[in-house]
Amino acid sequence: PGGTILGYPRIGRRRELKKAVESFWSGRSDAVDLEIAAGTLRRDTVRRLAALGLDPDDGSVPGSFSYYDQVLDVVALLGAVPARFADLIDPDDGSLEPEGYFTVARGRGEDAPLEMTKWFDTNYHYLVPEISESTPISFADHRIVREYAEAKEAGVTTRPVLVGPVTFLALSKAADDAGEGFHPLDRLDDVVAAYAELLRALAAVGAPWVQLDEPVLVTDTGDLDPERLRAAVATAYRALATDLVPADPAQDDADGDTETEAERPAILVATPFGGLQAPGRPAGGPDDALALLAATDVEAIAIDLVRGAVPTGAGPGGTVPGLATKTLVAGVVDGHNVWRSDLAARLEVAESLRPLGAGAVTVGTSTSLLHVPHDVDDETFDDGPDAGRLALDPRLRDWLAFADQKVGEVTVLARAVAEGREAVAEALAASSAAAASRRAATGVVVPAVRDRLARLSDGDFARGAHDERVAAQRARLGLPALPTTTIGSFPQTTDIRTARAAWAKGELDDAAYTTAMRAEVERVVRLQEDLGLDVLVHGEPERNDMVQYFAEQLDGFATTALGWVQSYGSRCVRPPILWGDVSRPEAMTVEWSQYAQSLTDKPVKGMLTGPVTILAWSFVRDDQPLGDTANQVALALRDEVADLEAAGIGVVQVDEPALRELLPLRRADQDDYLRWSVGSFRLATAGAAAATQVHTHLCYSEFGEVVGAIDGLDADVTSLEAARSRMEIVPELADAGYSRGVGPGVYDIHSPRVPSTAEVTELLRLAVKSIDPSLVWVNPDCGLKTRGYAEVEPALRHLVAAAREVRAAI
Ligand code: THG
Ligand code: ZN
Repeated sequence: PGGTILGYPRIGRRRELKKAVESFWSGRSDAVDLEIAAGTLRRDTVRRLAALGLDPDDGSVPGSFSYYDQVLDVVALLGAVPARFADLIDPDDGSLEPEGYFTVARGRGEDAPLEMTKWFDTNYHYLVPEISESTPISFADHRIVREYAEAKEAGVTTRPVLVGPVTFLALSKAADDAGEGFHPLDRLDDVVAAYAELLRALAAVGAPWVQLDEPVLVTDTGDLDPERLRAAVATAYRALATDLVPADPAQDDADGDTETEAERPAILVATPFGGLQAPGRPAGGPDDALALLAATDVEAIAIDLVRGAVPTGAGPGGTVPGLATKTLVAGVVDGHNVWRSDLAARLEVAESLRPLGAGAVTVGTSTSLLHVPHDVDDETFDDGPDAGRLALDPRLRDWLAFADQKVGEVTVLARAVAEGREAVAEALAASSAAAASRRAATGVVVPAVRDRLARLSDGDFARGAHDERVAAQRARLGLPALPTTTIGSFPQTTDIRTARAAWAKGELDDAAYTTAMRAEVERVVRLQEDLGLDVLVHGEPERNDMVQYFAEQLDGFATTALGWVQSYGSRCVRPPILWGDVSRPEAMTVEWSQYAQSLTDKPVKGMLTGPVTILAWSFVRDDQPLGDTANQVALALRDEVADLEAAGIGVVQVDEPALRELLPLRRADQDDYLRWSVGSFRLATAGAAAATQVHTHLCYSEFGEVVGAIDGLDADVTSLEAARSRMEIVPELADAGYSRGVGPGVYDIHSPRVPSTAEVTELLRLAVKSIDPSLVWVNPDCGLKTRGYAEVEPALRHLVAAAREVRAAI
């Protein structure tokens, strides 16, 4: 009743967990040290959440810790590891040892780790479970129960949070040893039986609530038959909610009765990342997942009212049948972005749920707060002349809400729902004033930027005819068949990192920094000439991150000092905050590319990050359509392309690795997304002259759904991740009639392995067999910045040798 959040960052305010885990991996500390550090972090977290206003006694505080990943946690809970890791399971109780848990995540020797992929529409990556008929599945790991007891001991009654059984299996893939036609959901009964055991164990220690996350219910784009998914929900929640005696969540657990009879805690099913009802579909229809959940015996449903619309009911008076006995948690505080809520407006959205006829309505976040940094108060705010590079514009302090501020918002709103808005009038007024100040602030709306956007016409989004471009580029660049190139970045050596860090701290002056970076650029250019590559790059030693580098230079963006967000495992990113209209005060990359070009007669490729990727890896403004923001970024990049051309650069690459990432979770929304995302790329690049060759790069495979969009980008050359899927994408592109240059990656840079010339030759032969060889480029899968020279040099040598071999044969 007091409001809740669906989860909280677990990496630690100062990345304590990252440090403890990486220290354990390196052997500098042992399992006991790790457990002590993690336990301290967990206790500090639940106590802080209580101090911030969540009720410490009724399960409002989520227990959402993980050592690495919440999907891997369910693998561990069930002991459901692939056969190659079977030896990591403790023979006595079926649980994974701490080392084993991390080994499944990170692999060992020839045993590949679980594959990693994006968690819904966030920038978080989870591990994909591999399930077959013979995967062991039981209630193997009791960590969740231990952590409940640990928090209780620390004075806080938590609500354990875990991925629900249906989402877990829907996101799993069939293991290699699975039979023909097997789907992980075939193991639903086994998984549900294990969850039932877990719920019994939680009831036995007195947990009043448990949260099961079922975000798969807000999507309709998976390859799963929707009928099958609905049946799975009904089966799972009959077994978990109907067949087990529930704890009475309203009962004070001090009187002891609940613990003895209850077979399970009350169940909250959370459905973040979108609406449970597809846009435009009738309420109560077969695809209405809210109606489906309301028909089960779970006690509460949390819905996302930031991404999803207010649902409608098909029962009498617009009610949802079954909801009268349930609590609805109105997810009105955005768990996925960093803006302070306009509380009065969010309160209205929460109250608009009343007609649905729920037994109770309370307030929550739309998603877990895993996706936002900890605390605005950790940042430094200063715009004076001496402000450090990481100080934020002081106006932002009032506009932002990170995780801790969002907990405060939830408690205010929950109080307003329970006691009326008068009880929190002051807080409502303050947040409305902050929202108004943000709307009116200088820089949020910049007339010159708006005017330029308003004047755009179709012609600004289109280059000239492709065959004319091909002729002009051939004449200018004079490249051989099967030209070789790299994706852009070269290994970031310790020297480079040290110089960049010293410069950021002010210990190295601009001139010395530039000299150090130029020396590195020269080294990389000489190396590429020696290797015999055809289109060179400058190697990007000056870039920390391909998005942050541009955000630091564009007006309209802010970058934080401590705004870390977990990306996967122990890895974090600091997403920039895009708060205002975007413009480019000065050229961002030209001096580096121009310097590299001055060193060689070979063409040097200018390197930019595309508008969609800049948005995907930033916190974006929520006050205008994303497509408008994308076009602002695109215009800044368009000017950069023009400056590169003017500096004599004849090849420009605009990377869009995240194009596939932002693809909406509902089919109905995909066309609109593809229209504006492709449009923004074209706006960024269409100013290029016919003789300027435009490249793009896409990663993270699974291109099938975006083949049409790849064509729509109208880039002259597109490089793609393809080595691991053995060129799968090439015939798909050929079938779609793709007629521009394509560089399917022939060197998997995600692995330290150096491919032999023979292996690369074989992949290239596969490529030229399925598409016109005159279109094929030869390049690695992705940038080289995470690799070392010891691997990169021989691998690129083999790549060039293979290109020459296949070139000679065509
Ligand atoms: N940049 C940004 N977002 C991304 C990626 C990126 N999201 C998707 C994908 N790439 C995620 N991959 C990574 C890979 C490595 C790291 C983070 C995300 C990483 N981080 C350092 C760490 O946690 O130690 C910190 C890096 C830093 O100091 O800035 O290694 O490429 N924006
Ligand atoms: Zn890539």
